[in-house]
Amino acid sequence: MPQYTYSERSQVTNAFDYCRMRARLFKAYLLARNLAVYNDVLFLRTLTHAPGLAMEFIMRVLIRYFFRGVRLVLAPVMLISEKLSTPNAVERAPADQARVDQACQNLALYQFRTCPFCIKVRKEIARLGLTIELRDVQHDPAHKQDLLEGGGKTKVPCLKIHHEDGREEWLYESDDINAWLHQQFGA
Ligand SMILES: N[C@@H](CCC(=O)N[C@@H](CS)C(=O)NCC(=O)O)C(=O)O
Repeated sequence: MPQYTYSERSQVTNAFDYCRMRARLFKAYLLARNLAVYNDVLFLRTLTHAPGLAMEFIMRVLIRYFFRGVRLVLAPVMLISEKLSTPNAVERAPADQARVDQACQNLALYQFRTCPFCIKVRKEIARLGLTIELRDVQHDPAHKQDLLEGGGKTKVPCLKIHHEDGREEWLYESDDINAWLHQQFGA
């Protein structure tokens, strides 16, 4: 091992520190360069995705307003056609009608105003001369919650039947509801 004087040794140490400092600076430089490249990539990605995102947003708004418009036009047409095509109620002796009215107090129909399946059930209710409470699930959140909790889903129409033994039944499917009503109150 060569023998160095004190001054030579301190020069070597200084040179070593100098190299270490250069290495650190170089590392910092690399880190900064990588960050810059990453930022550039992010920026480019935003630029290339922007037209797609804007298009998607515009399509969403257009579709939403298109269906809203269709609903606005269709709703009155459906309601007028329901009014025009609702059959006359069957006639019953007053005592029979009173018995039917009493039984109907245990029923409630969860429904939408413009749902075609609900319209089908409402027409059958009218034909059978029944007074059943209609609960609008679309515009009344409390009814929607009741339906979800009681029946398990927010599908309409659903007939809630309060049986005499205290049991509650939630009957879905327009055909099944009409068949049940017909069986109970049909002539
Ligand atoms: N097969 C059913 C169809 C009922 C149906 O599709 N109802 C729609 C409204 S027109 C509905 O409740 N959609 C909401 C849902 O399914 O959660 C019936 O005849 O009652």
